[in-house]
Amino acid sequence: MAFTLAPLPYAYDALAPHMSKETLEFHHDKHHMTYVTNGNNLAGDGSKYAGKTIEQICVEAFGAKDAGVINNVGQHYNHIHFWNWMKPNGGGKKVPAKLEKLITEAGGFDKVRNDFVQAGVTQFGSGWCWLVIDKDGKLAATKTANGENPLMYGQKPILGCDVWEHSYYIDYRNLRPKYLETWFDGLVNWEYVEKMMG
Ligand code: MN3
Repeated sequence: MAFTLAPLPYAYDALAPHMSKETLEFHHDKHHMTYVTNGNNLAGDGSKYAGKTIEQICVEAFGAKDAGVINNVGQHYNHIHFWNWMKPNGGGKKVPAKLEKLITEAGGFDKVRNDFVQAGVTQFGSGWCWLVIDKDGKLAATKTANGENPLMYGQKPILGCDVWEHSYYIDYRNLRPKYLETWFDGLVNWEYVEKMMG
């Protein structure tokens, strides 16, 4: 099997009240599992993608306009990191030094937070908002639709938030802005963001 579903890096109730046990059970066990199953069917052993890294598959599928692989393997990649971009008692303005430098160059913490939240609020329909290191080496806030991710656009994703309704509807109903603000302020694992900078 090319793709497997790893357990969450914390207990299902560890992110409450910001993200409930019920949300994580559905989101991880059902939604992410579906992407893994579909990914194995579309891009697993015996396919032209066999033996490639998940990052390579994201880029190649996007180049080939292979929508099923873009969305399912893209979503697998996105969710692997999404679970790790959160931790209990996360968030806060205290970020690792290497990241702080990029944030300062991009206009400061409050601007970067606002740009990220606005990217998520304005993503029409399902998708993700991101902080990426762009091709010019600078930090930028972006958004992508459905299962796409910044790798497909030649950018390095260092933080991403799922704005599909399955990520917030149980806990926030239709209040996507409230979900994004709470997520950024209370859940982000800045150490993992630093790790993604490489
Ligand atoms: Mn999701």
